[in-house]
Amino acid sequence: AFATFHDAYLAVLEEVVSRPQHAAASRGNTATEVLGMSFTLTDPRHRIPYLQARRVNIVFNHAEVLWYLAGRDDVAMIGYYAPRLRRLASGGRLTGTAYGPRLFHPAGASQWDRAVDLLRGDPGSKRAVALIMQPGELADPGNPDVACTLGLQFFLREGALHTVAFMRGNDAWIGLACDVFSFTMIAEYTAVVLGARLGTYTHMVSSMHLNTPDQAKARAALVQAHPGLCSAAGAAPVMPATTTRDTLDVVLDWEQCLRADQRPLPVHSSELAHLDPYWLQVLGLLEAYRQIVHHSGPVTGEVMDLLTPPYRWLLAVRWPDRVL
Ligand code: 5HM
Repeated sequence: AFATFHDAYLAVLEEVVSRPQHAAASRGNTATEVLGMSFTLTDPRHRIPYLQARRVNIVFNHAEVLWYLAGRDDVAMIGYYAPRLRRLASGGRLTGTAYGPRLFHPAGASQWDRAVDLLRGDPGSKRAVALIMQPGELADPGNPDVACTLGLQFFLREGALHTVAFMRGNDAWIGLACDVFSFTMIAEYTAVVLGARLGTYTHMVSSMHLNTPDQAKARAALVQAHPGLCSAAGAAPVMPATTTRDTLDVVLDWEQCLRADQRPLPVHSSELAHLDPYWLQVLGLLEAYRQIVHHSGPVTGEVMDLLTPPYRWLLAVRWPDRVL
């Protein structure tokens, strides 16, 4: 068990770099691999590795969770934050990578809704599972996008919501950091909806692997990171208990407006006064990204002043020439 994902991430990298069990080759990739790896986060809110050598995209991380929670599969939204995903799309949609439709669609009667309803009626249940990989996904041997996550399971124990994620395969350099961010956010939202404390998050992976092109970067991260947590980390923000589906819809409406560059985020306007500061931070990240994508020059001080020091640090490491 680890107190922060920063520490868990480094421990996983250390394992696949220094003690690999296999050299695996598949679909044009070679990788070092460990089979059957898991870790537990005691405080899943500490979900970000703060590493110079692994510049996480905190904007994409939030966008991906919103995309999942909205039950969407359109590349128009997620491809704006991660252009590399565009090549996996067909007909404007993603399949295996789009966990949203499988977990959260249709709203109100999704697998996730059923798991939440089940726990309301039978809090001790071991059945609150939402499956992601689907039986038919191997039918087409050329399918470029087979879901890597098998499912999520939720447990209510002593008033806390514990979550377990099951993955058939996980890329230890890129995928792991994105998936743990998303699944711990889904865990926290589920805890809020159930009125439960946030319990542990356990990440269980059949094949944890590190692709050959990422080996040197992972070694660099391990060397640089040993002094421990970056001073930017600080306390992790807590999703407000007032968060509902309507809150997410407000955030998603702004997301669309900022992605289309319709107008800047009116940071100090009464329009946003009803939004909890936690969600305003998320909009601040989306606004910073709007400026980075659609405009030139540094991100405005107005937006940077809105953001907390950890988010400022992450933006500056990722976009050093745009965030001063
Ligand atoms: O050959 P395969 O279908 O396993 O290639 C997909 C690879 O993408 C996975 O093995 C994993 O390394 C990575 N991946 C991930 O780590 C993909 C997704 C999308 O479902 C993910 N995490 N969420």
